Amino acid sequence: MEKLSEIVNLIKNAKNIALFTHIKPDPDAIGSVWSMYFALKQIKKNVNVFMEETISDFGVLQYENIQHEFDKNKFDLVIALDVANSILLGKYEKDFLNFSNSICIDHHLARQKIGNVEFVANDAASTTEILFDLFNKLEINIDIDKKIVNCIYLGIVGDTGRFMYNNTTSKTFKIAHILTEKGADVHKINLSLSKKLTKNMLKNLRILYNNIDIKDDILFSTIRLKDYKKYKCKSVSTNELIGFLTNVDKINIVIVLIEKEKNIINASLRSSEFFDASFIAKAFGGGGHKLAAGIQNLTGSVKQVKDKIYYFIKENINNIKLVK
Ligand SMILES: [Mn+2]
Repeated sequence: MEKLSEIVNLIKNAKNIALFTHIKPDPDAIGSVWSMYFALKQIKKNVNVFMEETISDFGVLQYENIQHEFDKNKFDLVIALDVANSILLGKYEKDFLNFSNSICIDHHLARQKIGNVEFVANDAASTTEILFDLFNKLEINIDIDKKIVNCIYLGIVGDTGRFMYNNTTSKTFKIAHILTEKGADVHKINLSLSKKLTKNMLKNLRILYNNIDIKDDILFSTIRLKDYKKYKCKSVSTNELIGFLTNVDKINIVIVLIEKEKNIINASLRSSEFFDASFIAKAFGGGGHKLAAGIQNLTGSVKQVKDKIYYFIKENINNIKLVK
């Protein structure tokens, strides 16, 4: 890996290093930026992490020393980790792009070149998987810093959906094996990735489960305005809830209808692999992807909207079903 040695040299020659990751940081973003932070500290670099927002530290570390204002005169190298597109740098986009000595380390397939020197490994399950190799080359001793071990592990389990997605390779397991031997807090990190339901979300889910209406292979559910009053809860984003209704045996399309105002309905759609939810959404002025789509501001009562969508699906099933 020629390029990785180039990155090793750039890091070795730098003294003051700024680290960036993408906005709405996921476990791999958090894991990348903080494993790199502690690794660079170990080889006596002055290092600062720049983040607009910190959503969660996923139970592996207490944030230390997050910077918010970037001063280009204080650094001689900037590194972006797990960033596929410059927009994802948020408010630091221009700071990063205008800095000439820059590195980007990433594993996304569809991406834009943003660093002067880039190391992109599409076959890496996570950015932290790449960092595992980089730290080796930098002769970082991860045995003496469990925070590094945990952060690398966090990125791997985050981006592989706990080793379930098809980006999981034998190398992923090999690295996970080594990290586990070195004392990674496997159980704690797995727990931290479990979706935490708020009481409000739970109440919304109760409404959705109560209102399930299955027609053939289509599962509908609804939340009406009066339901919020009855169950004493507030609305939440349907995206947070609809996943709890998918994965039902013999159901191919899931549609959640939310009454936004009287006779104004929003719909969220999910489909199984061989059905095109976006075909349905587009017909009603919405949009989205094949497996996940949405429609805003449908007019009519919940029942009217449900019937309209149901009959549309029945009439157009040949276009919606992808495998005939
Ligand atoms: Mn990633």
